[in-house]
Formats: sequence, structure tokens, C-alpha cells
Amino acid sequence: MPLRSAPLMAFHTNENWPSLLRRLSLWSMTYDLYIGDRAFSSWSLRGWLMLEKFDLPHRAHLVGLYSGTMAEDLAEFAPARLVPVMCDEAGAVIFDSLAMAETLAERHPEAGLWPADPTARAYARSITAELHAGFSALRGDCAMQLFHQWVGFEPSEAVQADLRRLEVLFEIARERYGADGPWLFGTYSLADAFYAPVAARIAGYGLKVNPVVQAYVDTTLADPSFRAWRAEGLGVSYEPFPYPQPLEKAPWPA
Ligand SMILES: N[C@@H](CCC(=O)N[C@@H](CS)C(=O)NCC(=O)O)C(=O)O
Repeated sequence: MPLRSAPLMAFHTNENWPSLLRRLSLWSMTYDLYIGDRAFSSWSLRGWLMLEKFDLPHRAHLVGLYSGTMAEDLAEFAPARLVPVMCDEAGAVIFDSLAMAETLAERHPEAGLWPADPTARAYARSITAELHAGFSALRGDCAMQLFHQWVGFEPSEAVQADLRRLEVLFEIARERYGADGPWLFGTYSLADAFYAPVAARIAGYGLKVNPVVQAYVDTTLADPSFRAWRAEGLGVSYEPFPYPQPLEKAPWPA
């Protein structure tokens, strides 16, 4: 059988060889992901989930976010200076989580990183971008930590406004697009990778949210990938504890 006919039936029949080889090399590519401390680095969690949840081959490397070696550890990837940083075997360095998401979605269309339906996909992109650029009160006041729940945390009005906004966004996603499963768009999408740290902040600070958001928090906390990430994060101890609160601690709620 001529080489050109059989194995290529699965690909677009009019695809030229250079394009096909490029796609094949992307399929077999292993990404190197540089991350911060798992228990605290919300952006790193996103970066890792967007590879892990879609079975995209990767190796994670820990960067010294709190030990003071971060600049040195990332020096070879300049101008990258924050985590996560994702590198491919062809030399591309992608150093922003939204850029990573779009790069992976473009390279791995078969993996379904964004929802398949165009309207759902547009909404998924919108809420992901809104999180990336906003929710500053929630992010600023409730730094992600996966160790315990702070007891009696009093959210500011600005944090409460962020939570009410989250409820609106999530209700629409779940009602309109979420019929096929427990995630924002039913099955897991990049939006869920982005909102996982938000779920962790709600859990870690015992924030009050409506049932739709609470169900989503529970789904995230029960996710095996999230649990595996957290378990690795808890293997490191911190003295002093980053982002302390003058509050008692209760067990992590999951
Ligand atoms: N826009 C970046 C933000 C990355 C970011 O702020 N990462 C934090 C870790 S959670 C960081 O590297 N902080 C170290 C610092 O600010 O020096 C992204 O989306 O990846």
C-alpha cells in the first residue's frame, strides 16, 4: 500500500506533507512546564491543569518562588520572569497562562480544550479572559493556599462583589451550556483550568457563595488531578507560612 494512502486517512486528505509532519510532531511533543509552589501558585495550577486534564505530555519543574531563586531559575527563558512558563521542544517559550491556553488549543484541536459549540466557546473565552484580567479583590485579599480553611474570614465589599459576579457568570455557563457534566461547560474545558484556583480560594477562606458556585467548588476539590496537585503541594512545609491571617485554622473542606 502506498505510504500516502492508509495512515493518512485520519487526517485531512488535502493536507500537505510539511503541515502533516508539523502536526505529528506537535502530537508527540512533551512540554516542559516551570511552576511555583503547588500549595500557593494559582497561576501555576492553571498551567498544569491545562496540560494534565487534556493528557498533553508534560514534565513539571519547580521554580524557587519562595526560596529566592526564581530569577535565576528562569534566566534562560528571558523575557519570561513569572510562573508558569511553558517550553516546547522546538524552542518556543510561552510565559502567560492565557497565551499558553490559546497556544495549546490551536496546536491540539483534537483535544477539545475549548467547548466545541461556537457560542459556548465564545462565552468560555469571555469568562476566562475576564478572570485573567479581573477579580482583583478576590485575588488580592484571598491568596490561594491549599493547606487549611481560615475560620471567620470577613470578605470586604469588593471581594463580595467579585463573588456575586462569579455567581452570575457561573449560573449562565451551567444553565446554558453545562448539561453534559458538572464542569462550567459540562465537560472539562480551559475555563475550568482557569477557575480551579478561584474554587480553591473560596474553599480556603470559607467564602459564602450560592449553590451553583458551591457545587462547582465541590467538583473542583474532588477532581483527582486537583487532589494530586494539592497532595504534592502539602509535602512542603513553610516557616513562616506565606500570606498569614490572624485567624484560626480548620481542616481543608474536602
Ligand atoms: N499573567 C501571568 C501571571 C503570572 C504570575 O503572576 N505568577 C506569579 C505566581 S502565582 C508569580 O510568578 N509571582 C512572582 C512575582 O510576582 O515575583 C500568567 O497568566 O501566567
